[in-house]
Amino acid sequence: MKLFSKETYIKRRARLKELVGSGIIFLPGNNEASLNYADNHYRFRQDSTFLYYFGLNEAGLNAAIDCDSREEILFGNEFTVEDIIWIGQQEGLKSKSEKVGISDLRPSNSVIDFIAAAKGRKVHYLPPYRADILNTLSDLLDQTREHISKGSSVELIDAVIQQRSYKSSEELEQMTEAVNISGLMHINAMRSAATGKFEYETVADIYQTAKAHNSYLAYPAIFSINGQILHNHYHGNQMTEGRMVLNDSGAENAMCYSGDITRTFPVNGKFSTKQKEIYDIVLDMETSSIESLKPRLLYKDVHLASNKLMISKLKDLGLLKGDVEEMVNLGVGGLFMPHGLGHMIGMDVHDMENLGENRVGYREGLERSTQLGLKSLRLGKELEKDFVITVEPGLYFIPDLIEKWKAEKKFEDFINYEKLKEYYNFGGVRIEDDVLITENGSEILGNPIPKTTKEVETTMAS
Ligand SMILES: [Mn+2]
Repeated sequence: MKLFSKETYIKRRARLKELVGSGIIFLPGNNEASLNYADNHYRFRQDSTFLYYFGLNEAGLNAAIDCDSREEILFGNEFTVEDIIWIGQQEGLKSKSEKVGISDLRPSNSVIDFIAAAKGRKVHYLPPYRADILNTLSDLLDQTREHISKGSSVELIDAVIQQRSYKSSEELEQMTEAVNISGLMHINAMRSAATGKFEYETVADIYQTAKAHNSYLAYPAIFSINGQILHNHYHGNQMTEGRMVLNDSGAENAMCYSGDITRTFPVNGKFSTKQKEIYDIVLDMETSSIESLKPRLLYKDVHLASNKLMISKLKDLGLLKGDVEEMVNLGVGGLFMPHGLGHMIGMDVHDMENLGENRVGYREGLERSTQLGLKSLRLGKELEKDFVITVEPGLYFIPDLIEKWKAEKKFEDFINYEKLKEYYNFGGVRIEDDVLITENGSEILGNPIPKTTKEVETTMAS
């Protein structure tokens, strides 16, 4: 089990107490989750907020912080000899909890009495996203599940966002490692892919690379010749001549920090003229967005600027016509990029999404748009130093969506539907990097991952 220094966790909890002010903070850790029978589990993933404050990456723990008495308690059971028969001798929980600065370790079931004794005081908890945790909260606090679902603590949510949004140097080290492993996954995928192979054969190499670096995938790989299908987890297609593959995959390293990287490359290792034209638009969107990043800039404006660039380039290609600014305002670009430019990243690939997308990525006075594309922008607010975000423009030709808009005669003054037919077989392109906001600008995390058409072709040829 890898941990930061004891002081890191002590400081984080001290700050949390300050931010929340009073009452009891209850942070449940995650439990094992059964797959097809009770003892066959999904891969265990600790709750990220629990990890942030308590560091212990194992199932069956709960934690409480009393803002008034300053007590910090971990609830969990020591291994028994019965456990050791099956899983071997383990470092004791007492010893582990001391490594994260916790001296008050109590048996699991004592959490019931602890919460009961707090009757009448405010118990802060985060929105539960797992059914077992929802049930636990419902039992402990003696409230209906509906009540629990609505009753999470805004003070606690905002405090956690306030801390986890800013990545410390020790976290950046972890994130850089995750991105570097992700980069190797991408380079190996470029080298593995070939005309006639099945997608899953290359996906296997992606998983192999992650595992070979003591990592898992931060989310199921999106690896498909149908890049226009945004969250495509089907890997059964044969990679055919003339197609491109979109690979959106990232590693989660041993300390549960994530990388989120996308590259798109031609199956046969050589971009056609048509593919290069579209690819270079996306590349231009990505690099110019990254170059513009700095503190205090609204990320929504970065999204819109890249949208504008895409629209003007599509106009050059004859796929759009008319006034560029007007098309940006009307949301014409949603046809080609129906998702947002990016999101926060950290331990969660969509960092803190369980705390509420709008609380993490928006603020009062900055409402989320309802336009296709912009409505899926998870981060709209001002950037700040030490945020780590993804920049992931894409350009897709989704025949069903194009046909729908065409039938509705939507934006027909702007969209050259006739010429778009030439792209129905094209697929889609997305390019994504993970970027740290610095004092005056930004910095792409990790070692460079082949990105220009030339770099991609060279990598695939080697
Ligand atoms: Mn992403």
